[in-house]
Amino acid sequence: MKLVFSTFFLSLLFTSACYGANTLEFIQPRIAEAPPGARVMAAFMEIHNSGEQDIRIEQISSPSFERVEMHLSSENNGIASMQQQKFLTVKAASTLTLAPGSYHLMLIKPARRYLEGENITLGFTLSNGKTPELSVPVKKNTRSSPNKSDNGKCGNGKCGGTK
Ligand SMILES: [Cu+2]
Repeated sequence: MKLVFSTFFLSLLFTSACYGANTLEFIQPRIAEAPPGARVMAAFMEIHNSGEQDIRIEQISSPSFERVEMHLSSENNGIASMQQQKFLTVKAASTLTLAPGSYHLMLIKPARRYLEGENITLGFTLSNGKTPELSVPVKKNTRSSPNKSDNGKCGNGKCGGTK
């Protein structure tokens, strides 16, 4: 029993040691499986900045795609569209949510079709000089939680919230 307790406190110690680090934490990253022939796929996740300074994501690349863009979906007069962002800012002590109908990563021109169960590497270039790499699973259902703006169409170039 004593051993169990000390292991528990040790893991608490490690968890709190990460707090305040000058880097980002990527939570529940996922890529939406796309139909055959799709020219783009979309990636979603939550990005947490536990530090005291804003961190910008300046560039993203993947060996599995020609290029990766940062997009923001919006809707005007019932027409969904998306705008490319030059960078994404994750503010100090906050979380940026990438989700259908909002910010997302647009993965352009896949080298081949990627299916559920596969993992895709994304490389990030951050304003703090760090270059984290992420292994992101492809999933058929990319909802992290019930979300009415998720119309399930992301990944075939029709990202965005039809309400
Ligand atoms: Cu997009």
